[in-house]
Amino acid sequence: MSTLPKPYQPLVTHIYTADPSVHVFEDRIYIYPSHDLDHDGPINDNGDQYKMEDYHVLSMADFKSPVVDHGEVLHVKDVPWAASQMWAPDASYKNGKYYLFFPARDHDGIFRIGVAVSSSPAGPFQPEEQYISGSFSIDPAVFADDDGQVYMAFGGLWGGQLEKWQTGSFVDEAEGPAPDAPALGPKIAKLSEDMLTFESAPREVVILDKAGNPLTAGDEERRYFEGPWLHKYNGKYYLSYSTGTTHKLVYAIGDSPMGPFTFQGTILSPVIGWTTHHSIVQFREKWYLFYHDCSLSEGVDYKRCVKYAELTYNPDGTICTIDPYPER
Ligand code: FUB
Repeated sequence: MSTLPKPYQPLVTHIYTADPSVHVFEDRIYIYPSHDLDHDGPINDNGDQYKMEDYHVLSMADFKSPVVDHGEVLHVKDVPWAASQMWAPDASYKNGKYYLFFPARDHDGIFRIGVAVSSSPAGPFQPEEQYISGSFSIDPAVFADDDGQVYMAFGGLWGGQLEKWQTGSFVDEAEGPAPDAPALGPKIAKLSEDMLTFESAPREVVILDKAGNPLTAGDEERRYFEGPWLHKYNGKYYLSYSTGTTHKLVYAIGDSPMGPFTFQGTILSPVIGWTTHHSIVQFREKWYLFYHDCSLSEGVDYKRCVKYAELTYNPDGTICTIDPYPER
């Protein structure tokens, strides 16, 4: 099954795809999305509707070549520690191997992050027996810095359970901070040389406003919700993420992948559907945003489709806001 990519259009239409993490491996574009399923189960703020149970890998030689679906590369039934809800994954490369990082609920219903390994960027991936020790919540985003150090940012509110880990342990009834208290940020940890464990304990990423104050939990236009992504442009680190309840993709800039970051503005205006999730990748001379919306299912929130658009920077390094529907 293959289709030609077009900006602002679904990348594939034969399956529902979401949460695209995109990397260039061996000069080819690889897309690691979630695989949304049709079902008639419950829909709620806990995210039960996002019922995914496997991953496909998509790839394309460039933006003029067909999108290839490499098929199922990992299924939840093959992951000993995981029970359900394989949400947004990411991938990375080190020392001749490819690593697929993915969140899922364990057999106690707690989200953890696992890793699976392959000799090919297109999989299939062989999962580790256990989740990454010390991992929790959702949306792993793996960033390899120029010095070879690899970092994982992760975390998501609500169904992603980030609020439940404020004490360092899982507290099922825990709620988020008060509206005027500092917002919860994503977590970040260094990955070990073998990519299978955390080298350092996850720590909170702080996102500041331009006056140097932490964004507050009530600042829903700007505070972190889920879906972190790290990239580097002109020597600066960019942390981008979804604002969840206000449905935007926004970004902040810092001098270290561990933060702190200073909030800058909006990358993508709200799309059709509740969730918004993305990645940013350079391919040859240009930069691209990959994201999803629910246009393929005419607005069914848990049946999403991956799209892309070119991303441009202003001379001062700020990102030009993208309208997801430029022909509207
Ligand atoms: O796809 C399931 C969840 O929805 C992801 O983990 C979140 O980022 C949101 O896109």
